Amino acid sequence: MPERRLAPSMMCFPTLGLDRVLADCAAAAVELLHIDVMDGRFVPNLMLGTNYVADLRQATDITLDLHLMIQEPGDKLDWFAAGGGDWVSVHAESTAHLQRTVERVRSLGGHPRVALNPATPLSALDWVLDDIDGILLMTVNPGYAGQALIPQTVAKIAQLKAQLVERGRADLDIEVDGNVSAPNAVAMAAAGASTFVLGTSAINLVKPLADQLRAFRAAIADA
Ligand code: S6P
Ligand code: MG
Repeated sequence: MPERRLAPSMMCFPTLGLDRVLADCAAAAVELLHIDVMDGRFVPNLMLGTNYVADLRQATDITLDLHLMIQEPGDKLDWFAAGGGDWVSVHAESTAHLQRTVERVRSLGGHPRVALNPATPLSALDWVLDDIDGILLMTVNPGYAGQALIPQTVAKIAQLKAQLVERGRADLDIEVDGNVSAPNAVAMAAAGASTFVLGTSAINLVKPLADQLRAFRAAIADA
């Protein structure tokens, strides 16, 4: 069975009532909680900050998947106490010092990952591949939930997978983020994605969350 990890996007849930969301995520054995940190500069939106991350750490044992959409994230890792087993994605476009930043995540005990915007070439990964545990491919432009898939990003997933295989790094996780509906996720999984960020396209706030998460897992299990 190929590995398939679910990472519900926490910015898509109302902050009131989070205990119930966390209980449902645990009941459905989700592997990660995806946390979108936005600074209003790297992306034109402000989202989830330091207090939110600190509170979530207290409230759950599920691994945090920090998606840092902020300028020069290397200077701000301490603000989030990033480390201790967290997955930490930094955008290649957000820093002049990508290798230093991923190395710093590693030194803090986190799992460093590089995120790429849809238009950023895969070659941005070439000289950091040995320093990271995974890649987050944006399948929409970062900043907002509820956007439509940029269709060519599915071919980009396949191209990344082929390059990883060629370089003997098929072990690296490919995470996809943006309009990851179940039908899109089937195509993304077939292209090589193994971690799926679930936002408004995958989760409806009215139906029972744990049931939806289990159904999503079943839908992509054999893709
Ligand atoms: C977007 C952010 C994402 C969203 C997610 C929402 O900048 O990185 O993690 O929260 O894409 O999912 P959806 O299904 O609404 O696109
Ligand atoms: Mg995200």
